[in-house]
Amino acid sequence: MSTTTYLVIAAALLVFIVIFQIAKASEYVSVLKGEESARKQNNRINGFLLLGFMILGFIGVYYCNKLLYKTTLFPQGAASVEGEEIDFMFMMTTAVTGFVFVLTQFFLFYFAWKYQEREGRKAYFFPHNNKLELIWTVVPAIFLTVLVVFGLKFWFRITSDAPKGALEVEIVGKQFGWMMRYPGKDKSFGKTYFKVISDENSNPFGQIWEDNADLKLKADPTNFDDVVTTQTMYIVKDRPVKLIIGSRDVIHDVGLNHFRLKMDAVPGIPTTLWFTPKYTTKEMKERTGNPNFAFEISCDQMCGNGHYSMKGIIEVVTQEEFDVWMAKQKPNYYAAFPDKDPSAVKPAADSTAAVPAPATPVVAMNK
Ligand SMILES: [Cu+2]
Repeated sequence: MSTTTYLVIAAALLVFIVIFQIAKASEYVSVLKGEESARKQNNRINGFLLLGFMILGFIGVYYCNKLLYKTTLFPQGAASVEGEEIDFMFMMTTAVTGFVFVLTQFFLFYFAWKYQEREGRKAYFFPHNNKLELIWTVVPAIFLTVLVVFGLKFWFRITSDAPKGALEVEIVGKQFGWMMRYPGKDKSFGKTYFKVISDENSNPFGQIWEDNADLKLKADPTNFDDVVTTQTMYIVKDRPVKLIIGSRDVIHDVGLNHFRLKMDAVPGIPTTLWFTPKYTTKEMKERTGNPNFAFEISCDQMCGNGHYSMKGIIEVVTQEEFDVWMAKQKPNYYAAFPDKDPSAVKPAADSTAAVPAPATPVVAMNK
């Protein structure tokens, strides 16, 4: 322990002893002065102490806010268009509840001081008042309804159909990490089935790319050009992105704190969410003055003992940069069936081809 810690403990102990001694002394005084006058004096002291507690409390709230605000994500602003609405809602809720908090705390402590026992004052018996009951039920109900309506409006927006031209990405959580799937050139995700999931055979999503009589499955050719990545998701600035969210084992949660969004990843039930990134990762590095800035995907559900390692990265890039990146990706199909990879069959002929054409004609089946 450092010297400061010892000093703080010593100071706290000293304050405790002083308070204890004062309490003891006032006890002796009350014996000398008589019970009643002692009680009145105690009331006065307690009344003033309550006022002091209120003032110190308000200063504390203000000081903590000033001290800690810059360590939160608010000064950066929301990194998505939809996130701005969430920020607005949060600020509105804080303003309303903050106003009520200050008002009720003020009256609580002020009245304790103002209406302390005094000569000639009698307590007023106040059993019931319909008008008051009505006011303090209806007014909060109206405010809560407004807040809930705003919340529902924003919720329906981000969970409804994404705008046309949105980039579609499937993201699936597993213990412990994230996998991303892009639909490839045909802009269509191939069908998947959980029983054919196999990490060893490069099929983490369970894409159906072979006929299987036992499972009554028919190969889905839209699968052949789907691109699969892990941990890092590439999306495009100013272009809406629609996430199709799933889970392979337990409930995870795609937490996108810079974008102010999150959505549960539930096994067997795909959830969706769309948003529009406002800044590229590069722009955010400048905005935050942090050269190591990265948009983060965190798992917002305690999903097991490797939960911490579910940190994923989102790279927000321009459309041109995205196209270059996508051109370098190889469909996962070729990882599972290397002999079907055209670039592997004839390496000499065209090894610089950006994206090899799928081996089989592509038919959009699930759209
Ligand atoms: Cu998780």
